[in-house]
Amino acid sequence: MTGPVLVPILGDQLSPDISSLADRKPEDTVILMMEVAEETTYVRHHKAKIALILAAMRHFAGELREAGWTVDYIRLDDPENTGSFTSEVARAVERHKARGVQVTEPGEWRVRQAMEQWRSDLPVRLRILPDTRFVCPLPDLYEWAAGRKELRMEWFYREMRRKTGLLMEVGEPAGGQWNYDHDNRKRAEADLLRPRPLRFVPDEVTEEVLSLVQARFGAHFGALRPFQWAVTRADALKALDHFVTHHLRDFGETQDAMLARDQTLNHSLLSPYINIGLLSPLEVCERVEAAWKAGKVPINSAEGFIRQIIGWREYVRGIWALTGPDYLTRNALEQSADLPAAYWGGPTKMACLKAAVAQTAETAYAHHIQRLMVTGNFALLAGVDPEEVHRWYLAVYIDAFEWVEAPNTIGMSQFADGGMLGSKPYVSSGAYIDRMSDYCGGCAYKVKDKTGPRACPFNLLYWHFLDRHRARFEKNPRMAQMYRTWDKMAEAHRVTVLAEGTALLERLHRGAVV
Ligand code: FAD
Ligand code: DLZ
Ligand code: SF4
Repeated sequence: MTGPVLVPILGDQLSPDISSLADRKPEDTVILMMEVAEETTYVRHHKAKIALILAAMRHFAGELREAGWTVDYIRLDDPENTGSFTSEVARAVERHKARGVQVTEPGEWRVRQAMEQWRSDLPVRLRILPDTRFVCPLPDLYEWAAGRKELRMEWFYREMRRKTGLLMEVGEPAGGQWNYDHDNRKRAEADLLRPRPLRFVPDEVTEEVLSLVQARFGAHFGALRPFQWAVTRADALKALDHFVTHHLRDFGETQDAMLARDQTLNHSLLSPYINIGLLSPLEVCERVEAAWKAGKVPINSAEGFIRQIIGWREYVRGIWALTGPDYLTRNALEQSADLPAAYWGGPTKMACLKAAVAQTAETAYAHHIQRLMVTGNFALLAGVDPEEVHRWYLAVYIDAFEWVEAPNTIGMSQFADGGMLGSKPYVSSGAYIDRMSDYCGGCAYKVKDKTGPRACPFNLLYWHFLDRHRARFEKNPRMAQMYRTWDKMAEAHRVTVLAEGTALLERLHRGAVV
């Protein structure tokens, strides 16, 4: 065949320097972008997430055309749209008489498996190229992981600091320490003067998408309006600038805090933009490093932020790539309960859970500690099937793509990988939430009550969890102290905690309001 090469660009690959375009010339290439039903519904995504992706795709297609590329753009409401990447790519190969297909690898196993099938199903040659937007190429990651008994993030992160040179001074970590977390993790106070994240007004293109999403996905979880996310690189750069100028200085100190009336504190809200390709992870880190070098932000904030990106973000991507599709169904703790209806907005008396879910419905966003220590912590304590938990996170968050969501949920949050990602489960009693938030003051439960009708469910279920998983965890050196504390409690108290914990779980799992 003598036709052009077809380059499908997926909804989270919206970077002009994506690897599938690197060796292409506009005169010999047709870019294919597809809004397809399968992607919008394989989980019931939050309406705002669908809107972000479709609006960003439409804007990106416009920018590619302005740069001289030919873009074949299939809209969701196109009557000929067959609804899946596979059938749309086949149709486009035929339509353009393409001589080959070239694509950047996807971030979901489901899509990767479909793509592998294209090799035999398409009548032309297929090239699947590595996704070079990550800072750590996968071969380097595999080399780092080979032969290690434990794949701990901190060691990976130090390698990444050395490789990128970020916050390094003559081969040593800036300021003499790799990690400044001991200066972070403080409580936050409500502050009316704290700057707000930058928000954007939808233009005509985005408005059209919002109407489409409302009409087709109106029954999906979450609010669509006000829709205030950036959908272009230019606006995402403004959001980066705003974060560095107004929030980065205090990012470290308030990183783990939660406030009922300040949902974002000093978090960046940049994850959706980095994940769909509007910003590159390295440029974001370089901006943060430059602010530190200019003396505008302290080292604990700059280091804490850069660690999230070249440390955690790259590391979880590595875990995802190392483990493969079976990771998604791991269930090391053999938990099998259904996700409580409260996660989909059903009633709950727990102020912290209610706030985290309400905010998620309203904005498709919650920060890390809300995801880990409220919704994640409670699902784990309540014995929920980790695959259900995974599908919830994948659906409800604006930044959720399998490569990053699954290791965070299945590994870090639910310990369903048996400790590959974390050395101990992230579980806590109500005391942690009380220390880090202002939720407990407005709760129907009492965080100080360990038993009784108003005992905080986290207090009962924390010990219930440790007790029911004793065989697995009591030898874990990081948990031994907790078992000693439990064992020292009066026998009668322990019996009451377990009986009340069991009764609470029974009520929860038969759908009673907890
Ligand atoms: P900030 O607090 O401003 O952090 C800066 C950046 O660091 C983020 O934008 C993100 O790119 C990166 N980052 C921080 N923590 C992590 C992490 N643990 N893993 C990967 N990157 C990180 N993040 C996603 O991007 N997509 C997800 O689907 C996702 N699912 C999660 C599910 C669970 C159960 C948990 C506990 C965490 C999850 N995270 C996910 C990680 C983290 O919660 C989000 O990256 C963060 O809340 C995004 O908000 P932000 O941009 O304001 O982050
Ligand atoms: C998440 C998503 C949604 C909702 N819709 C589309 C779409 O219509 N077209 C598209 O190309 N991508 C979409 N995406 C993102 C894809 O699901 C994502 O690119 C794959 O899961 C691979 O990571
Ligand atoms: Fe959450 Fe317990 Fe505090 Fe209520 S008392 S807000 S359930 S931690």
